This record gives sequence, C-alpha cells and structure tokens, in this order.
Amino acid sequence: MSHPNPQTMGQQFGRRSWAEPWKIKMVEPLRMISRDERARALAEAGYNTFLLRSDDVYIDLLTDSGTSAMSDRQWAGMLLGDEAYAGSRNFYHLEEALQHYYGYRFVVPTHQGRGAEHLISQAVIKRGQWVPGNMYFTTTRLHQELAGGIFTDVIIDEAHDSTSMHPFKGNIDLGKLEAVIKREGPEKIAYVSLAGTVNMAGGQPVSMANVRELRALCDRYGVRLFLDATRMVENAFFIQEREAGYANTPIAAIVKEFCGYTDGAWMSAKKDNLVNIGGWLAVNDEQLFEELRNLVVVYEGLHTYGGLAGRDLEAMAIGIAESMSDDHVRARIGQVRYLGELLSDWEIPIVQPIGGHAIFLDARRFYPHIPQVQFPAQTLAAELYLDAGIRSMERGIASAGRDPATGDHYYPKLELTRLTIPRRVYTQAHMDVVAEAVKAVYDAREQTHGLRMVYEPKYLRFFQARFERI
Ligand code: P61
Repeated sequence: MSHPNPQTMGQQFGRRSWAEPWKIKMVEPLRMISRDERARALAEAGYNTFLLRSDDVYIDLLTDSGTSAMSDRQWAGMLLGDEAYAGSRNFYHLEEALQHYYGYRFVVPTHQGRGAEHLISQAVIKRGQWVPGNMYFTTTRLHQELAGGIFTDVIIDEAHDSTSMHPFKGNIDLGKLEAVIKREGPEKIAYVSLAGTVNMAGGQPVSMANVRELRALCDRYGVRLFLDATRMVENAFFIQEREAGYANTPIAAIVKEFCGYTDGAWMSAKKDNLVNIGGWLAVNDEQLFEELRNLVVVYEGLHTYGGLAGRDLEAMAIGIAESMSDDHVRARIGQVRYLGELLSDWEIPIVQPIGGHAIFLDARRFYPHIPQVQFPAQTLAAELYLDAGIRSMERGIASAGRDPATGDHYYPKLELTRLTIPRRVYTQAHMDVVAEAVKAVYDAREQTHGLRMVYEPKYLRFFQARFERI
C-alpha cells in the first residue's frame, strides 16, 4: 500500500516542528461507549452536555476550567499544605507569586472566579450604577446584576462578527465607552469591566494600546478599571505575537505591564493558573482591600484561605509561575491553533482569528436552516457527543439567558459551540479525532433538526436546562 506524502505538523506550516515542553508521567484511561449508549445518555441528559456523566464522555472539551493537568511540582507542593486555619504559609507563597507576576499590592484568595466576582461586585457597585464591559461573561454579569449594577457591552463591533480578522477583537470601543460615561455621568459608572482574553467572543485578546488608552480615559473621568485576569496570560501571548514592539518581550513582562494599567483584578485560577480549584482578587487600593478582606470572611472563609485548603494555595502559587513560561503558552495556544487550522482548511465555519483557549464553531453558519430560538449551538454540541463522545459547550442563546428588564431571551449575534482545550491534557492525536468528528457532523448537517427547551432554571439556565428534539 502506498502512502500519500505524510507531513509533520511543522512541515504543514513550513517550519521545524516543536513539541510540548513536558512529558507524561501519569495517565487516566479513557473509554468510548457505543453509539446506542451515547444516544441514551444524551436523551437522559436532556440534550445538555452539562448534564452528562463524565464517564460517558470520551474526549472532554466542555471547558478548560479546573481540567488542566498539574505538574509534578504542583503535586509535590500539595504535600506541603499548611492547613492552619489562619496565616497558612501557603497563603504567603500565593501572595508573593501574585505580587511578583501580576504586580498588584493586596491579595484576597477565593474558592474560584465567581467567588471573587461576587466580592468585588458587592464591594464596588452601588445599586443603579452602570458596568461597561468588553462583552459579557455569564457569571461576571450575573454578579454585577445581583449587586444592582446594569451591564452594558462596549466591545468593538468586530467582536460580534465571527468572520472579522481584527487581531484584537477583545478591545473596548473607547467611543462607545465615553458615550456611556457622558450619558450617565462618571459617578454612575461603578467601574469598567475588562476581560483579557474575551471568552464569549471566542477567546479574543485585548491589545496593550487599548488598555493604555483605556487607562487614560478612565483617569480623565475618575472611573476605576478592573480586569478579569482569568486568561490574561493567553492574552499576553497574542500581544507578543501581534503587537509592534512586543515580539521579544517575555510573557511575564507583558502580563505585568498590562495589569499595571488596571486598578485590580479578579481571577478564576482554574484556567491560566493551572489548578483544579481556586481563585483570587487583587487590588492596589488599600481601602478597597479592607472592604474585600472583610467581605471574604462572610462568604468564602478567612482572608488567608478564602475557601481553599492550604495545599490548593500552594498548587496555585506554583501554577502561577509555571503559567508564565513562554514555552508553555506557545504549546498551549499552538495546540488550539492546530485544531482550528485543520477545521478552517476543511472550510468548517469557526470564529476567526483562532483564540486562546478554544475553537468556537459558528453554529449559525453550520446550521443555517435552524433558527436561533431552536438552539443551533446546543444542537451542535448534542450532535458532536452523539457522533464521537466529544463533549463541547453551547455559547449562544441558551447561555445568554434573559434580559432582566424585558424577560425576553437575549439574542446574541454569536451563536457558538465551544471546543475547549484543557491545558497539558490531550495530545495531537486527540485533536485529529476531534477534527474528524466535527467534519462528520458537518457533513450530516442538512439532516439535523433543532431543539426546544422544556425546562428552564432561573439563574444561569444553560447549566441545568433540558431540551427535546424537534
Ligand atoms: C468556562 F459555562 N469560565 O469558561 P469560575 N471569568 C471568566 C471565565 O471564563 C470564568 C469565570 C470568570 C468557565 C467555567 C464556567 O457559563 C459558565 O472559577 C472569563 O468558573 O467561577 C469561568 O470563574 C468564573 C462555565 C463558568 C460556564 C460559567 O468554562
């Protein structure tokens, strides 16, 4: 049998290949159940991938949150957990790592990102104030709304267009932001909520130029600027790759400069920071820190553990340092890009440019015959599971939820299905399997019908909603 000219990944892109800067020392077996079993599991889960049992999943691309592989150093650090109720030495390691790498003065640990979002929203937002942001994130916006804030999207228009090749689709449109500030008055703006990278836009970055100008604008009006730093390390990679003057700047230095333009940050350490659980808040203003440190004991735990064990704090401190390695970030984003480039070469509609943590399939273009109210992205997630046991996540109308003012669905322009790549977990062969499954589902697209929602929870409905086939 003859072979048609096989090529390595590097050769496909006209360069020498490079590989992950680690090798595997412990493995977790995977199992693929039969198609009939998958059909049963999917119906039992109400066509919602959040309701599947992970034992029934073959390749799990639901999220990159808490699903990364920790290093041998991090696991060793777990054994050094100081489980004192107060003043655990691991807290001080975390504090040092955060001050060193992110540059903020004061640190409050939380159990995960939304714990931090809750505290900052309660501490900073006064009822009726506006919170302009670069697109929304589900938990971020909900905590802002629960604190009485009114979220408004001020991201550049290109972010809502899955085909726009703008290199920094996470940027804030300064004109839109200034119009909101002028319309409402600066005292009615709680803060500007900036995320680097923007998850719901497809993992799209914010440029250094944008945050610099944003800082100047906020200073002009006396408005605070807080950063969702959940995937800021990945954002730094795109600045290094795309922004003039940063090609030779290490990731760590880019992160620090960027954070330096903001007044503080909250974090889901389950992403960039390479831990299975954890989060933090960090600010420069001492008075705000006092307030946060006071609130954390009500909702999370003492201010030196924030709902985490000492061992978790240690793993986070080590994970922060590892996450800043240029080789690590290149391999991580390189893997996402490998999958995305296969799919775009096959003309499967995905969000462009390829972002940092996931490939976002454009369900509108995938299933043009399924109207948005029949949940095309949810349908696509269900079909991918059925075809190959691959679990993805809806990021469209179900995730967007309802407008609290009108009660109607939000109708987001982007109707996406996210294939999220955990860090340091899957190999290139897994990516090939995923790509072929997406292709198979794409080839069967015309025979696919949408879904109807038959159960809708009140908060963050997408997590527990149930659907039926139409
Ligand atoms: C995710 F379906 N993200 O992407 P926590 N900010 C940002 C996040 O991406 C984020 C949080 C804050 C998740 C988990 C998740 O609608 C969903 O540690 C940019 O998860 O509390 C989390 O951090 C919150 C999945 C969250 C969702 C909400 O998969």
